[in-house]
Amino acid sequence: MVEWSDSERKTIVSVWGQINIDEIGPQSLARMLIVYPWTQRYFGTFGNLFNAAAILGNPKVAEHGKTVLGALDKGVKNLDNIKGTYSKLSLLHCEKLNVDPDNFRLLADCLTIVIATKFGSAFNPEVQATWQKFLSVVVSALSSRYF
Ligand code: HEG
Repeated sequence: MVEWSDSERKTIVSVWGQINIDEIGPQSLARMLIVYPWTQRYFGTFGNLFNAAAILGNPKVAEHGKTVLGALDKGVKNLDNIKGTYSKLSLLHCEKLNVDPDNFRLLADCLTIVIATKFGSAFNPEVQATWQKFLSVVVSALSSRYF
């Protein structure tokens, strides 16, 4: 069971409140697909992922980026039951989508980098530590039904 201090809760809610899903979602997913090209294998129906420009301009990538980031809202609102919140989604990624769970961390790291770039100095080490703790718990929850 993860413990959250009041200050961690405040930080997570504050970071989340400053994230524009429609902007950060597409950028994070595109970044994962560009930086870790093997992750493209799951998106065979998304059309042209030929190079960075194609990925950044691909409307299906943008749409799915919004979906993925939108799913984090549930985690922010259920900090005391993140595992339960993502239980079904974990099963879906495992059994139906066959996504290697190592990829969850890669996407989480891309999201952190996109946020850091956007927030600049406001994303200080303490904020980063708390934000990454939150994402680690989400990643662990998404991996929980694989075993
Ligand atoms: Mg996943 C579908 C969330 C990482 C590949 N992902 C979905 C859906 C959600 C979601 C909400 C829609 C589920 C539905 O239709 O019911 N994904 C989600 C989160 C994270 C994540 C929150 C990590 C933070 N996904 C992830 C990664 C990959 C991946 C790392 C592959 C590298 N997701 C994937 C695919 C689909 C979804 C292939 C189906 C896409 C489609 O065909 O529309």
